[in-house]
Amino acid sequence: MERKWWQDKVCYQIWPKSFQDSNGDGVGDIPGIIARLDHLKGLGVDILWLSPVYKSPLADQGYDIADYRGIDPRFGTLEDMDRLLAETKRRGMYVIMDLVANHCSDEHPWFRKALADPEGPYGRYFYFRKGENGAPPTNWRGYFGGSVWSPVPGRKDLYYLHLFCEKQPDLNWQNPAVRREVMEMVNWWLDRGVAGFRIDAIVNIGKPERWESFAPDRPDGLADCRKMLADPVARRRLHTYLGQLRDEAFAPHDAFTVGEVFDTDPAELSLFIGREGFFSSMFDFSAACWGKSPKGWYAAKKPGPDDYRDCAFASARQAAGIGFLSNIIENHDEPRGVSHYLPEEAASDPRAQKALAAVQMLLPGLPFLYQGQEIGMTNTVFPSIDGVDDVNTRGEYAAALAAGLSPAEALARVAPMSRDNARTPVQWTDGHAAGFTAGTPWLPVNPNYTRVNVQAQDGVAGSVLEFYKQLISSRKNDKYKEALVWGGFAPVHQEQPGLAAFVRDGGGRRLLVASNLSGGEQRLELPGAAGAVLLCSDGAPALTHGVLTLAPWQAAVVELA
Ligand code: TEU
Repeated sequence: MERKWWQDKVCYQIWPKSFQDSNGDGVGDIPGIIARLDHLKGLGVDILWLSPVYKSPLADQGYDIADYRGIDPRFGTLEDMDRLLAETKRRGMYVIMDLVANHCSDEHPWFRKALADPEGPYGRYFYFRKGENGAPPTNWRGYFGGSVWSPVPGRKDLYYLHLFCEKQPDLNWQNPAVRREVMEMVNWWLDRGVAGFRIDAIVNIGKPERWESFAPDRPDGLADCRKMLADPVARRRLHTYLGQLRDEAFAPHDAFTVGEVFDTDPAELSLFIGREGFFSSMFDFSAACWGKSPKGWYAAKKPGPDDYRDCAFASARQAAGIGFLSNIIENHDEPRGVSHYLPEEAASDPRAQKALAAVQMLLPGLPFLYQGQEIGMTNTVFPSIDGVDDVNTRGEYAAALAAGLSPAEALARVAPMSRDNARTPVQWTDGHAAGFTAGTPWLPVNPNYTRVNVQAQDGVAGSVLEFYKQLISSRKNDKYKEALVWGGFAPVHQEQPGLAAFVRDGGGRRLLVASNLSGGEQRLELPGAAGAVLLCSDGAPALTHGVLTLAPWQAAVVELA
């Protein structure tokens, strides 16, 4: 596989609204990020992905962009952004931005002009369609619930398409003028010094030729809009547009790009992340998708550690020899990984958090941390639906009520999946608002901040934070890099419940990564003669007669002789 500059890097997602506030308005901002760069450098991360900071009404927390070349005043200014680029460069770090181009905001001038004249040139930037007999053109349900069609004010029987919320009208990628706008904008940011992009909801840009209703799949009479993504014409269009982005923007800048790609056929993997792939990498969502139900979040099953292991291992095998997947246990759309994948009684246990970390960080591919993951932040508490900010959670709550659940049951079922879990402010200290802001945080801080915070863990031996630092530095250590970054991957005793173990080999070294993801002892016969124990999450593992014994929730990396 061809070597690229980003392959030995470790990435970190910043969700700016909740990272660090610098001016006391309760909302995180770019100067706040700059103030915390030394924490990130100390952790060992290289590439920072910034969720959207563009000008936006924040109807979907910035994933609704009103000006692609402007910074929202809540987050700072373009000068702040330039300063962030300079400050990261000085520290040998990189910044990638979020490319949100399946849709823009209904407050973007393009859409304003389109509404004023749907038949005019800006009308062709979006999808306007006539309804049928007073009903919308199709029965597609959007990602956040409800119809994907909203009526055009003042126009009888005319609708516009939005796969996400009604304030996020879909851009019409079939229009070459739209593609030109996106290419120019992407090049503008790359020329300014960003290293690349995380590419949002991108599989949705290819739309089918024929727009048809599907058989309803929920009591609301609608059908999941994702059904159209499998259409061969939609897929072909997607590939054409992504090829254009690669050739006219990403490749000339040697950018690092990571796609938010759901629903790929394994056969498409090389098209997306192979040698000439559209992107450098794409997220592995296989574990995140596990247990999700077409009925909605209320019917989702909670995965366990073995489900996480099996998904991650299957993806690693699929990508072997093709490219680098990006590995996550959480992001701004998902629950906190420790709450989601560990059994309830272990979610707050630092030992279990470290054991999960060892697996994610040392798998083949690129490790992505999400803010707060490095200190073991957990899901938050939901006293009532009124306190929920996330548009997605409110849609799923409505679906649960419609399915006949009581309000209390509906809240209890959707809360573990809520996007607010990962969006509470980062816990820096045990002081006012966890050190996130001098004011009132826009979303309440997780009440566990007095115990779980950066200050309590930084430099403290055995802490989750210090273990993440060790994992990252082993991946970067010249001695182990060949094995851990570019090396092979072989699962070990995958059939053993509660054990996640694998061998990484390369550069003449073989490293066994073994995590006990259970509350009982695990014994494992070493796949080779024992060498040295490189890393251990807690205490020292017992290594006798070729058998490794791991204490409950203990993880170890052992070099095999
Ligand atoms: O997410 C795309 C997407 O598919 C999500 O809607 C996902 O299904 C859902 O959030 C799971 O809870 C991206 C962004 O990551 C998300 O934050 C945005 O809301 C969305 O695009 C629209 O831009």
